[in-house]
Amino acid sequence: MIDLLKKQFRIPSVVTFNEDRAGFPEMVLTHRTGSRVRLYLYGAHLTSWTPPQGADVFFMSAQSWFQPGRAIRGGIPVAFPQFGDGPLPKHGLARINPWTVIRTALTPAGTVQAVLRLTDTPEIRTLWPHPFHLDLTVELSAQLIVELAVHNTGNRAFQFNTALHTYFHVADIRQTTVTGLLNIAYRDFLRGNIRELETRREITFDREMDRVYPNAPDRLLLRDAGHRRTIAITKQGLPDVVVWNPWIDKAQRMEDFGDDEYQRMVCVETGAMEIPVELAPAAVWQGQTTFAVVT
Ligand code: TA6
Repeated sequence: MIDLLKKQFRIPSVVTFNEDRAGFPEMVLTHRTGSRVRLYLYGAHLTSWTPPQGADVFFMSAQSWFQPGRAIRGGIPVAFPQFGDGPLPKHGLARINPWTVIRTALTPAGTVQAVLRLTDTPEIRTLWPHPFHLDLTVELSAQLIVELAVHNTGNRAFQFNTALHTYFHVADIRQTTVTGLLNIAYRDFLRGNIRELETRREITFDREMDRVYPNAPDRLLLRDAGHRRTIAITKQGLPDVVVWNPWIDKAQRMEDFGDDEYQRMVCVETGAMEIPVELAPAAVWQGQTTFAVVT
């Protein structure tokens, strides 16, 4: 598998492949600024982005599973065609299935691009009976763009929800804030889906938090004071945001998450989580998020 991937898609010192833990094929993208991304073909799961300056922007649990059928804990899990609980496995099928590499390129602008695809295998079709393919495009420069594109390749419309369930690595959750959601109504999953208005210009963390902000502004700032940096999160075509930290009790209940790891992570997720997207035959839906270190 690795040899074929290298033969077809390797670009010396720009796009390389290896077989990581548990035999999961991994792709490594390196930009001329030193910006580097690592992603598994399993789930098209991006696990790491180290920008030209400083520590990894994304969090990976030291206790993550690396087993077929289980989600990797950290990085950017892709939720599709379901977000959260429902008839399918939680957060859907995309993150627990193998994807294929469609294209790698060093663009004329010098960015490093990779496209991975999930298609409707017979196994997937038994759980979700719609012909589709889902493309994930990574565009790496000094910043990182991750795009999802859903293609309806069948002759009937279908509905889906989707999200980039991004785990950010922070030095200390108690010195971390999320800005950009002031006066946005949210639904609180921890308090019976009660709807309230966000009254804080800077959201701080001192307990478990699990909220969806439908139709949120497209630009958010994650201030990681402990790393003395701010990450700009800019979404396009993705209406909603979820902010999640499991805090102590839930962390202790999660097998694939260290008891104290809640202190070094926060999920700021971008996607279409609230209202299902309706996709007509032959139509394509796209949404993307740009991650940039701004200070
Ligand atoms: O996006 C927040 C959330 O839905 C939380 O409720 C929490 O369950 C988190 O996702 C992780 O879900 P997972 O299935 O990856 O354990």
